[in-house]
Amino acid sequence: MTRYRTLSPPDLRVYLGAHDALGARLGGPHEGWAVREVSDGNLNHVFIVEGPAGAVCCKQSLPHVRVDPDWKMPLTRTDFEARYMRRVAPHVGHLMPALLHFDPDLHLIVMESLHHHHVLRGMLGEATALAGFSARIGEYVAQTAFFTSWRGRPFEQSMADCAAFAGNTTLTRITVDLVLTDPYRAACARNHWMTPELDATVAELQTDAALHASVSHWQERFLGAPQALLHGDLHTGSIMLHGDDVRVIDGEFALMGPIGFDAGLYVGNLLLHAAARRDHATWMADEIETFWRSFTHEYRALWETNPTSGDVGALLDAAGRHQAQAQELAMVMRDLAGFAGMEMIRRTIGYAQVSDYALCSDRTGEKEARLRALTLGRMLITRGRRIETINALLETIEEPGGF
Ligand code: SR1
Ligand code: MG
Repeated sequence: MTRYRTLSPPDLRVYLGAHDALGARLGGPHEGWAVREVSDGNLNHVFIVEGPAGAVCCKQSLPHVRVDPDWKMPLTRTDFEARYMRRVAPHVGHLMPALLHFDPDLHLIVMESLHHHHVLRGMLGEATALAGFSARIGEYVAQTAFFTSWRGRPFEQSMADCAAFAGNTTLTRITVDLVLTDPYRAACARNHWMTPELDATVAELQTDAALHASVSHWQERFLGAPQALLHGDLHTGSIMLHGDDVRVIDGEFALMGPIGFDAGLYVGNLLLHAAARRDHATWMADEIETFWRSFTHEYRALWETNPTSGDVGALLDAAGRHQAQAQELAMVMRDLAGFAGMEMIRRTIGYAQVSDYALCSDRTGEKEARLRALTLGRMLITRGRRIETINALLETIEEPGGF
């Protein structure tokens, strides 16, 4: 019989108090610990528990989507998040909170508390994020991608992850539907948008056969290119900052996929912010460039220092490696561009939209912001296969009809 129950704050105190190492982190008797709900994402319960000696963060799956109790869902998502954290932790250092404990029956993760950190999306709106944070995200994507790729480790380990994360079908289905398909379907009740202002533009997105051919290319890339273990939901709500300390959280959507998917979601969310806050557009373009330069620098450096770690590329000499690196980074950029476009469209008319639009000063401003995102998103989806360099990406963003 399962021990699962949705834990209340008093339950959490008792649970943590019964685990010596966790209790010692908090200090004092469990009755005195403060429990604060900080759930922010769509799916799970999250609590910060604080005692006199320290704090921990507890994340538990619910049997439904947190923001939509009618949407029932299996509990295993935190199992995949814990597995992802264990897999990438050796490679990313402090760019992720430390996993302290996982209970597979309660589907409960206990991790390092980031109660001094704030969610990047909110910090962008308040302009309190220190410029240059994207360098850390570039390192994170490079480190997770390289060390879980076929060139970064023996194929047996990659195949084991293909098998292990292939079980994450519930959340992969959410991505396939919400990110890659629903926004382009006219008869999808989950979509919603500003009417009547966006009606004509949305109708075009949902009836354009040439656009749908490009969308199907990105669908195929997502499902058919298991290059590395991905975070799977790397948006600005999955990143927390405190000064120059940057952490990536919420790896429950983890799966083997194309490296450009994580990169594209991240860049897509920076572009969504720029669409809503025109006065931040130059800052966001700088962050995108910083991200890409950091990612490519780190990815090449890891490849150069670990040239024979995996089975792919182990025969290459220095010249061969440099050629392969150029080809691979061009491929990542193509995927980045396409998936950034897909993310912009779905966050503007799909089920789960972004709060950045609430930063617009009035309805007209919001309409213009959303139209900017839909226009640029569409350009990136249709042209992504030809965008192979950071300069080509930045030129596309900056051209008329882009930003
Ligand atoms: C029902 S889940 C909706 C969205 O929230 C998550 O953060 C993912 O982005 C997902 O697409
Ligand atoms: Mg999340």
